[in-house]
Amino acid sequence: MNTTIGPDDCLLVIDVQNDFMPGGALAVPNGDEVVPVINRLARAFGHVVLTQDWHPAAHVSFAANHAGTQPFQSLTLPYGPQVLWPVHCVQDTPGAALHAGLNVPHARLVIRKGHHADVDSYSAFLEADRTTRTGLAGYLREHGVKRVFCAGLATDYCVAWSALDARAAGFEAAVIEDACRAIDLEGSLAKAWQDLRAAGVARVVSADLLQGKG
Ligand code: VGL
Ligand code: ZN
Repeated sequence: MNTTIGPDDCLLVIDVQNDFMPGGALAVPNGDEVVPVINRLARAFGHVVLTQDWHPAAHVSFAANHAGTQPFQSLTLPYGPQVLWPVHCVQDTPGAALHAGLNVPHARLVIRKGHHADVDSYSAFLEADRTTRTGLAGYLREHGVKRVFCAGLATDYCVAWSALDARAAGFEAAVIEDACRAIDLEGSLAKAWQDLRAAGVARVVSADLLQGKG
């Protein structure tokens, strides 16, 4: 794909939140390493949208809310299979806050997702029931965005699902590999890259987008 960033491009910064950082409730290995990369990238984009995983304490994705289960096991819910997670990103807690080092003052929209107690939402576009929309596609279209560049955490869950749904919503999409880190549960990272490639999502690195920029 053409990697010159212009006015029709948006950087989508996914879930750069304390609970996904080393030491956090659902730590992504080396998750903090994405912060400086994202800060550099963001300066090249006129459009930047942030997301926050934003769960009620009673959320269906928490193992603690299903007797006899453990984090990282899978359960079948009415909308399909669901990985059960440690309690994370509970609304308005310090763990749900954006990483303090994130420096993206020109981002105007923050999408909070996973707020319905009975439905998860890895994707910034569409909840796990695959029907409830977040409104992000409409926002991007109203601003004339044609291409969505995805960064953040975690590559194999919220980043991958968001990039796939950006494609499905009619945008061109890319994942910026070095601006993401993965959880990698039972081959989930390899599967995510396979699914992304099959869907026509480009795989790029930040240096491709920053050529000639300070
Ligand atoms: C995420 C698992 C649960 C993510 C969010 O941001 O990738 N993963 N909730
Ligand atoms: Zn979550």
